[in-house]
Amino acid sequence: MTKKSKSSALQHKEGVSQSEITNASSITKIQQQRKAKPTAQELISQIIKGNITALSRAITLVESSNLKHLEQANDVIKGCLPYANTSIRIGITGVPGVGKSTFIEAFGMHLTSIGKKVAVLAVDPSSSLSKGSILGDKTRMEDLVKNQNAFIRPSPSGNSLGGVARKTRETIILCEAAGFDTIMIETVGVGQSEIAVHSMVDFFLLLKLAGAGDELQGIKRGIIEMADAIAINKADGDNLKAAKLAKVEFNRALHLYPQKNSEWQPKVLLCSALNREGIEDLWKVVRSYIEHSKANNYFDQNRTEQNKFWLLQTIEDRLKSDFFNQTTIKDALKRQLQLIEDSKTTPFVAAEYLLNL
Ligand SMILES: Nc1nc2c(ncn2[C@@H]2O[C@H](COP(=O)(O)OP(=O)(O)O)[C@@H](O)[C@H]2O)c(=O)[nH]1
Ligand SMILES: [Mg+2]
Repeated sequence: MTKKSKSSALQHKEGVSQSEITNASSITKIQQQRKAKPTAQELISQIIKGNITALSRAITLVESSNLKHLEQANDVIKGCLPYANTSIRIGITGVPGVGKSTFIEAFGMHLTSIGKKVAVLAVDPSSSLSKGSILGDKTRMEDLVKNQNAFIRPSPSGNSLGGVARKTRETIILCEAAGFDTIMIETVGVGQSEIAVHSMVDFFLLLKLAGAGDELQGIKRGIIEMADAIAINKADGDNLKAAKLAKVEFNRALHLYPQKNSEWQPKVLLCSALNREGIEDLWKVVRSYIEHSKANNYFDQNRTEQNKFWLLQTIEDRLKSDFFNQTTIKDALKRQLQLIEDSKTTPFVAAEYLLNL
Protein backbone atom coordinates (compact mmCIF):
# COMPACT_ATOMS: atom_id res chain seq x y z
CA MET A 1 0.00 0.00 0.00
CA THR A 2 2.73 2.45 0.97
CA LYS A 3 4.71 1.52 -2.13
CA LYS A 4 1.73 2.34 -4.32
CA SER A 5 1.17 5.78 -2.90
CA LYS A 6 4.90 6.46 -3.08
CA SER A 7 4.94 6.01 -6.80
CA SER A 8 1.76 7.99 -7.33
CA ALA A 9 1.97 11.18 -9.35
CA LEU A 10 0.47 13.05 -6.43
CA GLN A 11 3.65 12.71 -4.42
CA HIS A 12 5.91 13.45 -7.34
CA LYS A 13 4.36 16.76 -8.23
CA GLU A 14 6.55 19.38 -6.74
CA GLY A 15 4.90 22.31 -5.07
CA VAL A 16 1.58 20.56 -4.68
CA SER A 17 0.48 20.85 -1.10
CA GLN A 18 -2.15 18.62 0.49
CA SER A 19 -4.83 21.33 0.36
CA GLU A 20 -4.18 21.92 -3.31
CA ILE A 21 -4.79 18.28 -4.05
CA THR A 22 -8.43 18.65 -3.07
CA ASN A 23 -8.89 21.56 -5.41
CA ALA A 24 -10.52 20.72 -8.75
CA SER A 25 -8.11 22.53 -11.02
CA SER A 26 -5.20 20.80 -9.33
CA ILE A 27 -6.84 17.48 -9.97
CA THR A 28 -7.03 18.23 -13.70
CA LYS A 29 -3.42 19.33 -13.57
CA ILE A 30 -2.44 16.09 -11.90
CA GLN A 31 -4.48 14.07 -14.37
CA GLN A 32 -2.73 15.83 -17.22
CA GLN A 33 0.59 15.10 -15.64
CA ARG A 34 -0.39 11.45 -15.35
CA LYS A 35 -1.13 11.39 -19.05
CA ALA A 36 2.18 13.13 -19.67
CA LYS A 37 4.04 10.20 -18.16
CA PRO A 38 6.38 9.09 -20.91
CA THR A 39 5.59 5.92 -22.80
CA ALA A 40 8.13 3.12 -23.04
CA GLN A 41 8.99 4.28 -26.55
CA GLU A 42 9.59 7.84 -25.38
CA LEU A 43 11.77 6.62 -22.54
CA ILE A 44 13.84 4.49 -24.89
CA SER A 45 14.50 7.30 -27.34
CA GLN A 46 15.43 9.66 -24.48
CA ILE A 47 17.69 7.10 -22.81
CA ILE A 48 19.71 6.44 -25.95
CA LYS A 49 20.18 10.20 -26.25
CA GLY A 50 21.78 10.05 -22.81
CA ASN A 51 18.94 11.77 -20.94
CA ILE A 52 19.57 11.13 -17.23
CA THR A 53 16.03 11.95 -16.12
CA ALA A 54 14.68 9.30 -18.48
CA LEU A 55 17.33 6.85 -17.29
CA SER A 56 16.40 7.40 -13.64
CA ARG A 57 12.72 7.05 -14.47
CA ALA A 58 13.32 3.76 -16.24
CA ILE A 59 15.37 2.45 -13.32
CA THR A 60 12.53 3.38 -10.98
CA LEU A 61 10.22 1.28 -13.17
CA VAL A 62 12.65 -1.64 -13.01
CA GLU A 63 12.76 -1.36 -9.24
CA SER A 64 9.01 -1.04 -8.81
CA SER A 65 6.92 -3.88 -7.45
CA ASN A 66 3.89 -2.70 -9.40
CA LEU A 67 3.05 -5.15 -12.21
CA LYS A 68 2.14 -2.39 -14.68
CA HIS A 69 5.49 -0.71 -14.07
CA LEU A 70 7.29 -3.98 -14.57
CA GLU A 71 5.56 -4.50 -17.90
CA GLN A 72 6.66 -1.07 -19.03
CA ALA A 73 10.14 -1.71 -17.65
CA ASN A 74 10.39 -4.86 -19.75
CA ASP A 75 9.45 -2.91 -22.88
CA VAL A 76 12.07 -0.27 -22.12
CA ILE A 77 14.75 -2.90 -21.50
CA LYS A 78 13.89 -4.69 -24.72
CA GLY A 79 14.20 -1.43 -26.63
CA CYS A 80 17.51 -0.63 -24.96
CA LEU A 81 19.09 -4.04 -25.51
CA PRO A 82 20.45 -3.30 -29.02
CA TYR A 83 22.35 -0.37 -27.49
CA ALA A 84 23.62 -2.28 -24.46
CA ASN A 85 26.49 -4.70 -23.93
CA THR A 86 28.98 -1.98 -24.79
CA SER A 87 30.59 -1.23 -21.46
CA ILE A 88 33.29 -2.62 -19.25
CA ARG A 89 31.64 -3.91 -16.08
CA ILE A 90 33.75 -3.90 -12.94
CA GLY A 91 32.72 -5.46 -9.63
CA ILE A 92 34.25 -4.09 -6.44
CA THR A 93 34.15 -5.87 -3.10
CA GLY A 94 35.81 -5.65 0.29
CA VAL A 95 34.78 -5.51 3.92
CA PRO A 96 33.15 -2.37 5.31
CA GLY A 97 35.77 0.28 6.02
CA VAL A 98 38.32 -1.01 3.52
CA GLY A 99 37.71 2.09 1.43
CA LYS A 100 35.34 1.04 -1.36
CA SER A 101 33.46 4.33 -1.53
CA THR A 102 36.67 6.35 -1.37
CA PHE A 103 38.15 4.13 -4.04
CA ILE A 104 35.13 4.46 -6.32
CA GLU A 105 35.37 8.23 -5.99
CA ALA A 106 39.07 8.22 -6.93
CA PHE A 107 38.71 5.66 -9.70
CA GLY A 108 35.59 7.29 -11.09
CA MET A 109 37.21 10.72 -11.14
CA HIS A 110 40.22 9.30 -12.96
CA LEU A 111 38.05 7.59 -15.54
CA THR A 112 35.96 10.67 -16.23
CA SER A 113 39.16 12.70 -16.56
CA ILE A 114 40.21 10.46 -19.44
CA GLY A 115 36.86 10.83 -21.14
CA LYS A 116 34.91 7.87 -19.76
CA LYS A 117 31.30 7.93 -18.67
CA VAL A 118 30.94 6.11 -15.38
CA ALA A 119 27.90 4.56 -13.74
CA VAL A 120 28.12 3.36 -10.15
CA LEU A 121 25.63 0.75 -8.94
CA ALA A 122 25.46 -1.46 -5.89
CA VAL A 123 24.14 -4.82 -4.77
CA ASP A 124 23.29 -4.92 -1.11
CA PRO A 125 20.27 -7.02 -0.15
CA SER A 126 20.55 -5.79 3.43
CA SER A 127 20.21 -2.16 2.44
CA SER A 128 16.42 -2.23 2.65
CA LEU A 129 16.90 -2.41 6.39
CA SER A 130 19.67 0.13 6.70
CA LYS A 131 18.17 2.37 4.00
CA GLY A 132 20.98 1.92 1.55
CA SER A 133 24.05 1.94 3.71
CA ILE A 134 26.14 0.90 0.75
CA LEU A 135 26.96 3.92 -1.39
CA GLY A 136 24.84 5.79 1.08
CA ASP A 137 27.83 7.75 2.26
CA LYS A 138 27.87 10.03 -0.71
CA THR A 139 30.13 12.33 1.30
CA ARG A 140 32.93 9.99 0.28
CA MET A 141 32.00 10.62 -3.32
CA GLU A 142 31.64 14.35 -3.20
CA ASP A 143 33.32 15.03 -6.51
CA LEU A 144 31.83 12.11 -8.39
CA VAL A 145 28.30 13.01 -7.30
CA LYS A 146 28.69 16.41 -8.95
CA ASN A 147 30.42 15.03 -12.03
CA GLN A 148 28.45 15.41 -15.27
CA ASN A 149 29.90 12.17 -16.64
CA ALA A 150 29.07 10.07 -13.63
CA PHE A 151 25.81 8.49 -12.55
CA ILE A 152 25.44 7.05 -9.06
CA ARG A 153 22.52 4.87 -8.02
CA PRO A 154 22.27 3.21 -4.58
CA SER A 155 21.38 -0.45 -4.25
CA PRO A 156 17.78 -1.31 -5.06
CA SER A 157 15.95 -2.52 -2.01
CA GLY A 158 14.48 -5.96 -1.73
CA ASN A 159 14.40 -8.85 0.65
CA SER A 160 15.83 -11.41 -1.73
CA LEU A 161 19.26 -11.29 -3.29
CA GLY A 162 17.74 -12.66 -6.48
CA GLY A 163 15.40 -9.69 -6.78
CA VAL A 164 18.09 -7.14 -6.00
CA ALA A 165 20.46 -8.76 -8.49
CA ARG A 166 17.85 -8.80 -11.25
CA LYS A 167 17.17 -5.11 -10.80
CA THR A 168 20.87 -4.30 -10.90
CA ARG A 169 21.40 -6.39 -14.02
CA GLU A 170 18.60 -4.62 -15.81
CA THR A 171 19.92 -1.27 -14.62
CA ILE A 172 23.28 -2.13 -16.22
CA ILE A 173 21.52 -2.51 -19.57
CA LEU A 174 19.77 0.84 -19.18
CA CYS A 175 23.01 2.61 -18.19
CA GLU A 176 24.84 1.14 -21.16
CA ALA A 177 22.11 2.27 -23.52
CA ALA A 178 22.43 5.75 -22.00
CA GLY A 179 26.08 5.81 -23.04
CA PHE A 180 27.88 4.83 -19.84
CA ASP A 181 30.96 2.90 -20.92
CA THR A 182 32.32 1.91 -17.53
CA ILE A 183 30.02 0.42 -14.90
CA MET A 184 31.19 -0.14 -11.35
CA ILE A 185 29.15 -2.37 -9.09
CA GLU A 186 29.89 -2.25 -5.40
CA THR A 187 29.10 -5.08 -3.04
CA VAL A 188 29.82 -5.61 0.61
CA GLY A 189 32.20 -8.44 1.52
CA VAL A 190 29.64 -10.55 3.30
CA GLY A 191 27.15 -13.20 2.26
CA GLN A 192 26.26 -14.32 -1.21
CA SER A 193 26.16 -10.94 -2.91
CA GLU A 194 29.74 -11.25 -4.23
CA ILE A 195 28.77 -14.31 -6.20
CA ALA A 196 25.83 -12.43 -7.68
CA VAL A 197 28.01 -9.46 -8.60
CA HIS A 198 30.78 -11.68 -9.90
CA SER A 199 28.28 -13.20 -12.30
CA MET A 200 27.34 -9.83 -13.78
CA VAL A 201 30.76 -8.25 -14.31
CA ASP A 202 33.77 -8.67 -16.60
CA PHE A 203 36.37 -7.80 -14.00
CA PHE A 204 36.24 -8.43 -10.27
CA LEU A 205 38.32 -6.33 -7.89
CA LEU A 206 38.92 -7.19 -4.25
CA LEU A 207 40.05 -4.40 -1.94
CA LYS A 208 42.03 -5.48 1.09
CA LEU A 209 43.94 -4.03 3.98
CA ALA A 210 47.47 -4.92 4.98
CA GLY A 211 48.21 -6.31 8.38
CA ALA A 212 44.88 -7.91 9.16
CA GLY A 213 44.52 -11.67 8.83
CA ASP A 214 42.02 -13.08 6.38
CA GLU A 215 39.72 -14.15 9.18
CA LEU A 216 39.85 -10.66 10.58
CA GLN A 217 38.87 -9.22 7.25
CA GLY A 218 36.07 -11.72 6.88
CA ILE A 219 37.17 -12.61 3.37
CA LYS A 220 36.55 -16.16 2.33
CA ARG A 221 38.86 -18.13 0.09
CA GLY A 222 36.16 -18.23 -2.58
CA ILE A 223 36.22 -14.48 -2.93
CA ILE A 224 39.99 -14.42 -3.43
CA GLU A 225 39.50 -17.06 -6.10
CA MET A 226 37.01 -14.83 -7.91
CA ALA A 227 39.29 -11.78 -7.93
CA ASP A 228 41.02 -10.63 -11.11
CA ALA A 229 42.96 -8.13 -9.06
CA ILE A 230 43.57 -7.51 -5.40
CA ALA A 231 44.28 -3.93 -4.44
CA ILE A 232 45.77 -3.42 -1.01
CA ASN A 233 44.26 -0.10 -0.02
CA LYS A 234 45.45 2.47 2.50
CA ALA A 235 49.01 1.88 1.32
CA ASP A 236 50.03 5.24 2.70
CA GLY A 237 51.79 6.74 5.74
CA ASP A 238 52.78 4.22 8.40
CA ASN A 239 50.85 1.56 6.57
CA LEU A 240 53.01 1.53 3.45
CA LYS A 241 55.61 -0.93 4.69
CA ALA A 242 53.01 -3.48 5.79
CA ALA A 243 51.18 -3.02 2.50
CA LYS A 244 54.31 -3.80 0.51
CA LEU A 245 54.84 -6.97 2.54
CA ALA A 246 51.22 -7.97 2.05
CA LYS A 247 51.62 -7.55 -1.68
CA VAL A 248 54.53 -10.00 -1.77
CA GLU A 249 52.58 -12.47 0.34
CA PHE A 250 49.46 -12.24 -1.78
CA ASN A 251 51.39 -12.67 -4.97
CA ARG A 252 52.93 -15.81 -3.57
CA ALA A 253 49.59 -17.14 -2.35
CA LEU A 254 47.79 -16.43 -5.62
CA HIS A 255 50.21 -18.62 -7.53
CA LEU A 256 49.01 -21.55 -5.46
CA TYR A 257 45.45 -21.17 -6.71
CA PRO A 258 44.37 -23.16 -9.76
CA GLN A 259 44.45 -21.34 -13.08
CA LYS A 260 41.32 -19.36 -13.91
CA ASN A 261 39.17 -20.22 -16.92
CA SER A 262 40.16 -16.86 -18.35
CA GLU A 263 43.83 -17.94 -18.16
CA TRP A 264 44.46 -14.62 -16.49
CA GLN A 265 46.95 -14.39 -13.67
CA PRO A 266 45.36 -12.12 -11.03
CA LYS A 267 47.41 -9.06 -10.17
CA VAL A 268 48.18 -7.58 -6.77
CA LEU A 269 48.55 -3.83 -6.48
CA LEU A 270 48.98 -1.17 -3.84
CA CYS A 271 46.78 1.86 -3.72
CA SER A 272 45.76 4.76 -1.59
CA ALA A 273 42.23 5.70 -2.49
CA LEU A 274 42.48 8.65 -0.12
CA ASN A 275 45.58 10.10 -1.79
CA ARG A 276 44.43 8.90 -5.19
CA GLU A 277 47.59 6.87 -5.69
CA GLY A 278 47.81 3.64 -7.66
CA ILE A 279 44.53 4.40 -9.38
CA GLU A 280 45.95 4.74 -12.88
CA ASP A 281 47.89 1.51 -12.47
CA LEU A 282 44.73 -0.29 -11.60
CA TRP A 283 43.02 1.02 -14.71
CA LYS A 284 45.99 -0.27 -16.72
CA VAL A 285 45.44 -3.71 -15.19
CA VAL A 286 41.75 -3.63 -16.09
CA ARG A 287 42.60 -2.64 -19.65
CA SER A 288 45.19 -5.35 -20.01
CA TYR A 289 42.70 -7.89 -18.64
CA ILE A 290 40.10 -6.81 -21.20
CA GLU A 291 42.67 -7.10 -23.98
CA HIS A 292 43.72 -10.53 -22.75
CA SER A 293 40.20 -11.88 -22.36
CA LYS A 294 39.03 -10.50 -25.68
CA ALA A 295 42.02 -12.03 -27.44
CA ASN A 296 41.29 -15.51 -26.11
CA ASN A 297 37.53 -15.09 -26.51
CA TYR A 298 36.87 -15.49 -22.80
CA PHE A 299 35.24 -12.06 -22.58
CA ASP A 300 32.32 -12.98 -24.85
CA GLN A 301 32.09 -16.56 -23.62
CA ASN A 302 31.87 -15.32 -20.06
CA ARG A 303 29.04 -12.91 -20.86
CA THR A 304 27.14 -15.70 -22.60
CA GLU A 305 27.68 -17.99 -19.63
CA GLN A 306 26.48 -15.22 -17.33
CA ASN A 307 23.31 -14.80 -19.38
CA LYS A 308 22.63 -18.52 -19.18
CA PHE A 309 23.25 -18.46 -15.46
CA TRP A 310 20.78 -15.60 -14.98
CA LEU A 311 18.16 -17.27 -17.13
CA LEU A 312 18.25 -20.34 -14.90
CA GLN A 313 18.52 -18.24 -11.77
CA THR A 314 15.48 -16.18 -12.74
CA ILE A 315 13.39 -19.29 -13.37
CA GLU A 316 14.48 -20.73 -10.06
CA ASP A 317 13.61 -17.53 -8.19
CA ARG A 318 10.25 -17.26 -9.91
CA LEU A 319 9.25 -20.86 -9.29
CA LYS A 320 10.25 -20.57 -5.68
CA SER A 321 8.37 -17.35 -5.01
CA ASP A 322 5.32 -18.57 -6.96
CA PHE A 323 5.29 -21.73 -4.89
CA PHE A 324 5.78 -20.15 -1.49
CA ASN A 325 3.35 -17.31 -2.14
CA GLN A 326 0.34 -19.56 -2.68
CA THR A 327 -2.05 -19.40 0.23
CA THR A 328 -2.73 -23.13 0.16
CA ILE A 329 0.99 -23.79 0.33
CA LYS A 330 1.52 -21.23 3.08
CA ASP A 331 -1.14 -22.90 5.26
CA ALA A 332 -0.12 -26.44 4.43
CA LEU A 333 3.53 -25.61 5.02
CA LYS A 334 2.73 -24.34 8.49
CA ARG A 335 0.93 -27.59 9.27
CA GLN A 336 3.76 -29.72 7.90
CA LEU A 337 6.33 -27.75 9.90
CA GLN A 338 4.28 -28.42 13.02
CA LEU A 339 4.14 -32.13 12.17
CA ILE A 340 7.93 -32.11 11.84
CA GLU A 341 8.24 -30.48 15.24
CA ASP A 342 6.01 -33.17 16.69
CA SER A 343 8.07 -35.83 14.89
CA LYS A 344 4.97 -37.01 13.06
CA THR A 345 6.43 -36.85 9.57
CA THR A 346 9.75 -36.79 7.80
CA PRO A 347 11.08 -33.85 5.74
CA PHE A 348 10.89 -35.91 2.54
CA VAL A 349 7.33 -37.08 3.03
CA ALA A 350 6.29 -33.55 3.94
CA ALA A 351 8.06 -32.04 0.93
CA GLU A 352 6.53 -34.62 -1.40
CA TYR A 353 3.10 -33.85 -0.03
CA LEU A 354 3.53 -30.08 -0.42
CA LEU A 355 4.94 -30.33 -3.92
CA ASN A 356 1.99 -32.47 -4.96
CA LEU A 357 -0.56 -29.92 -3.76
N1 LIG B 1 44.64 6.31 5.11
C1 LIG B 1 43.71 5.96 4.24
N2 LIG B 1 42.41 5.97 4.61
C2 LIG B 1 41.49 5.62 3.70
C3 LIG B 1 41.84 5.23 2.38
N3 LIG B 1 40.70 4.91 1.72
C4 LIG B 1 39.68 5.09 2.58
N4 LIG B 1 40.15 5.53 3.77
C5 LIG B 1 39.35 5.86 4.97
O1 LIG B 1 38.73 4.67 5.44
C6 LIG B 1 37.42 4.94 5.95
C7 LIG B 1 36.39 4.05 5.26
O2 LIG B 1 36.32 4.37 3.90
P1 LIG B 1 35.04 4.05 3.00
O3 LIG B 1 35.38 4.48 1.61
O4 LIG B 1 33.83 4.60 3.59
O5 LIG B 1 35.01 2.46 3.10
P2 LIG B 1 33.84 1.43 2.62
O6 LIG B 1 33.05 1.09 3.82
O7 LIG B 1 34.59 0.23 2.12
O8 LIG B 1 33.06 2.10 1.55
C8 LIG B 1 37.20 6.42 5.72
O9 LIG B 1 37.47 7.10 6.90
C9 LIG B 1 38.20 6.79 4.64
O10 LIG B 1 38.60 8.12 4.69
C10 LIG B 1 43.23 5.25 2.01
O11 LIG B 1 43.63 4.93 0.91
N5 LIG B 1 44.11 5.62 2.98
MG1 LIG C 1 30.99 2.54 1.36
